[in-house]
Amino acid sequence: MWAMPPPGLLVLCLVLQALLGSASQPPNIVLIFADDLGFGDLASYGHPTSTTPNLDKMAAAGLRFTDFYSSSPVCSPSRAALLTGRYQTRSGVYPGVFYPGSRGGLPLAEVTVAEVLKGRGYATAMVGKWHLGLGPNGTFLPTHQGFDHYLGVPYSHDQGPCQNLTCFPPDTPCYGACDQGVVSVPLLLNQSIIEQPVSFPRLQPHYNTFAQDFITACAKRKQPFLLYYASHHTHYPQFGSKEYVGRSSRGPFGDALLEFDGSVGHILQALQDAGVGQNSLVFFTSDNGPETMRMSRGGSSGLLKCGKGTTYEGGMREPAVAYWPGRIAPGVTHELASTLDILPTVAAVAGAPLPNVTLDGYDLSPLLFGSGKSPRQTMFYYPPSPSQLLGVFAVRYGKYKAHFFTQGAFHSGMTPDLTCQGLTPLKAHEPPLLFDLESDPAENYSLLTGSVVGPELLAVLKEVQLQKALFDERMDFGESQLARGSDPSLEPCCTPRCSPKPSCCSCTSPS
Ligand code: CSN
Ligand code: MG
Repeated sequence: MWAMPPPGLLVLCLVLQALLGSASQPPNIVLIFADDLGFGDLASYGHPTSTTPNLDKMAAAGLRFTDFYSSSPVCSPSRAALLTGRYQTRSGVYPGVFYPGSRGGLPLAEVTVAEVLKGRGYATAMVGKWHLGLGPNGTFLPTHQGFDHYLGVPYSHDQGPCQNLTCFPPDTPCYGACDQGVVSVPLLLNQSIIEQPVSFPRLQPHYNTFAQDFITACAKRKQPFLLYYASHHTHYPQFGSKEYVGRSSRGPFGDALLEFDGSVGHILQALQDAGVGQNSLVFFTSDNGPETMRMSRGGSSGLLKCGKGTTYEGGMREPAVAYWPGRIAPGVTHELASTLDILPTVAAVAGAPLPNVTLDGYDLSPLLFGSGKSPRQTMFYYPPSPSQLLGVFAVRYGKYKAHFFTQGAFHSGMTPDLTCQGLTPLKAHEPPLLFDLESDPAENYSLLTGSVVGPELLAVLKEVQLQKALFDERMDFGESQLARGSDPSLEPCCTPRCSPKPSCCSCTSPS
């Protein structure tokens, strides 16, 4: 009888364990999230004058999605869904978006993708725009939601008096109006304000260094990692550091986009340099459609209808790329997919158990690795202010999309299409507007306007009505976090209890 295995067997076991261990080392995950970047903004998605060489390289070498959706046409809800795999209605991140003094935030009971991966031994870091609340004493910051490290601005950079900040060239006010009567925009490291107001022209290089240092440190100690890079680019107001301003042929928007693309290149290079490029899944997409009210300083949804704030395609359909050299074959997919699917997909790829909650996402790994199709057959479109009374505004079912309600949005103004603009009121459609997005991606020609409707379309109509009814019935609305309102005393201030707030909240960085 063996009390211990013989030495030869022990060595064999150790060798096998080492081999299997290295083979089953879960991949690093990098999530890159652009802000207010539209379906038509990248060169690889058809924009004639954008310069996006790094994103285009990812698109060419990775799996590029043509039918990828965010969960909301505005920011905070879209981010909540990305991080939890659940619709914003469940987590309570509605209506609209968080403000600097918001009492609420993404509830701590929600399980984020960072928490899922931490359970599997990942190091986790976030850089950039959080926009899921601060709350009293920074209760809702990323460091309380599964991220070991955080560097960034905790909300939109127009949610402060941004024209007092200088953009490039030095001493030039940033273009346009931002929120007045609130604290100037802070830069946080974990939970501490390290700069207020943040210097826009120095922000992106700071982010790049932080991301690179995190990647290098994790690779060095052979720990798998999650990096969530939520860019402020290309949200209004556009800004850029010295080497990017004036460098694009698309004006300030193009410059900001070029700087964002530069960061993507920086991250890809850092993965290469750290020797983990072959064991890293990089996923890129955007939070919501373009803010066309900013005219040429906002983005473009290309041939899609309307943009930010609307449930037309331009509001929620986004460019998206899954990139993993050697594991994901280059290609283009027309399969349906969503930011809601990121958490289940990443959990599968990392071998992490799913949280024991109702998820709205699907595991896309068969699609990514070429062994199957997307499990997603439907997409449901909520407006910025969802209600239980109306339920979802639109349903995508296969190639069809039915609008039960439509409404314009101020964010989507200033284009010749008046249906997009903010003054276009809420309208119920019975029967719904029905579009074939394969033959009519621009949602121009409703199929039900003719006098005769054939049996095939009647069947589609019945199915989308059923899908809406089932989805609405099964949706549990969480308590609204935005309805908790704001308290100016909660606005982040680098000199606590100073007076008069907000103007006293100003501390320049030593660096
Ligand atoms: S968002 O943009 O945060 O990218 O959605 O900066 O909907 O009231 C949206 N809003 C400020 C914004 C306000 C933003 C709103
Ligand atoms: Mg946004």
